[in-house]
Amino acid sequence: MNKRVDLEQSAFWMPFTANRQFKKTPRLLARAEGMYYWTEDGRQLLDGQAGLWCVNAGHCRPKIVEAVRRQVGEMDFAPTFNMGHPIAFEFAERLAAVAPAGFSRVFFTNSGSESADTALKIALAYHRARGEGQRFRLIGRERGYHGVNFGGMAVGGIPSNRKVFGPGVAGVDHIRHTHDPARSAFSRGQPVHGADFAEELERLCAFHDPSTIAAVIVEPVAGSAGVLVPPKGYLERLREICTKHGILLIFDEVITGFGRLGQPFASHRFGVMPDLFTVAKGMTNGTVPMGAVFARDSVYEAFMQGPDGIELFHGYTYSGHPLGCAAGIATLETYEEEGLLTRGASLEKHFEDCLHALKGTRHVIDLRNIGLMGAVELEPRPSRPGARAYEAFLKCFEAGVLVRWTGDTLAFSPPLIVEKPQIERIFDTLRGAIAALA
Ligand code: PXG
Repeated sequence: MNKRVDLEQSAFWMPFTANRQFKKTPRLLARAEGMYYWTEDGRQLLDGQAGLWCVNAGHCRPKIVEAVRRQVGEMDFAPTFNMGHPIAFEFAERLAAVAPAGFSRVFFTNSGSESADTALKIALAYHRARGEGQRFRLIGRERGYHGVNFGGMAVGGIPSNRKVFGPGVAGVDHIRHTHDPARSAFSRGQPVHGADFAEELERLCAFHDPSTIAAVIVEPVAGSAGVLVPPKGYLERLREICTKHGILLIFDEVITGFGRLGQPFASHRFGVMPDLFTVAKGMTNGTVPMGAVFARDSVYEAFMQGPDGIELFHGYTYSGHPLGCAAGIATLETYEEEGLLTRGASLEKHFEDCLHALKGTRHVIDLRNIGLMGAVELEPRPSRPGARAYEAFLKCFEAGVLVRWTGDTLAFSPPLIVEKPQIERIFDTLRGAIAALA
C-alpha cells in the first residue's frame, strides 16, 4: 500500500500544520528512545526539541514506561469529583515538594491550555472570594502563548493564533513584548536592557484603574514566540507592580518548568515568585497528557473561608487521571535520580557557546538563549516570512537533527539528558543547513 497516497486523503486534520503541504511530503516518526527518534523508513533523528518542549528526561525511559503499564492494568480510570485515589494525592504532594516554598496546592488539568484557563479562572474567583469581585480584567503580553483555549488565547499575544476567532474574552489587555533587537540582539542570557518594558504595566494600571485588574499572566521566558529571554530586572519589576496594586501574577511555566532553565522552575532561576503558576509538558515527560496549576497557600486558603460546599466550580473529568499521576511520579523520580532538574545549569555555558558560534553566519540576525533553551533568528526573505527558517528546518531534518521551526526562528530545547557532543552536532548541523540556503 502506498502510504503517501493514503495520507493525502487522510482523516487526520493535523494541528498547527499546513495539512496539504505536509500530506504531500510527510515526515513520519515511528519510534523513540533516549535522545533519538527513528523515522518510519528507519532513519535516526537527534531530538533537538525534546519532542515539543516536553520530553525532558529523554524518550521511553523504562521507569516511566513501566509505571504507566502497571497503572493501566491496575486501575485505568477513577473520578476525582467527590471521590479520590491515593496516587493523585501522592503526586500532588510530590509536585509541591519540588515547587518553590509556599506553593503547596496543586490543581490538575490535562494540558498547558487547560492550565492557563484554570489559572485565570482561579484568579477571578480568588478576588471574588475576598470581596473584590470588581477585579475582572486579565492582562497578557504581546507575543505570549498560553495555549489555544478561549482564556489562554485571549491573553495570548501571537496575532495568527487570535485573528480569525472572534472577539474572545471581555476585559483583556496586553503589555508589550520584550523583544528589542536594536538594543539586545545577540545577548547571552538575559538582555541588559529592557527592565523598563515592565513600566507598561503601570501604564495599563493607570489607564484601567488597577482595582479592576485581577491578574497578569506571562511566560517567564516566552517560548513559542521564539525564546524571548526576560531582560534583567524585568520580572522583578512586574512583581513589584502587581504586589503594589493587589494583582495576582501568574507565570506560565509550561515550557520553563521541570528543569529547562537549569533550575526546577523559572521562579527559582529568576528569584521572582508569582502567585500562581502553570505547568504541563515535562510534568509527565510528555508521556501522558497532563497539566497543573500551582497555587500559593494563601490563594487556596482564600477559597476555604466560605460556607461548606464546593469551593471552586471547576475541574475536568480527567483531572488527576491515574495514568498521568503514575507517569508523573515516575517522571519526578527519574528527574531526581539523574539530577535532571538542575543538570541544564552545568551544560548551559557549552550550549550558549555552541549557539553563539553562529554569530556572523549569513542570514543570522539574532541569537538568544537561557538554560537549555535557544533560538536562532534568520532574516526573512522579502515577502516570504518564515520560508527561510522552514527550509533550514527541512535541511536539518534531512541531516538527522530535529529542531523546532517557528516563524523566522529556529528553537532548540534538547532533552535534559543531552551530552556535549550532541549539542555540538545540533548546532553544526544547523550551520551546514543555513550555509546551503539562498
Ligand atoms: N503555555 C505555554 C507557555 C506553552 O508553551 C501551552 C501553554 C499550551 O499547552 P498545550 O499542552 O495545551 O499545547 C504551551 C504549549 C512551539 C510549541 O514549538 C509550543 C507549544 C505547543 C506547541 C508548539 O512553539 N506550547
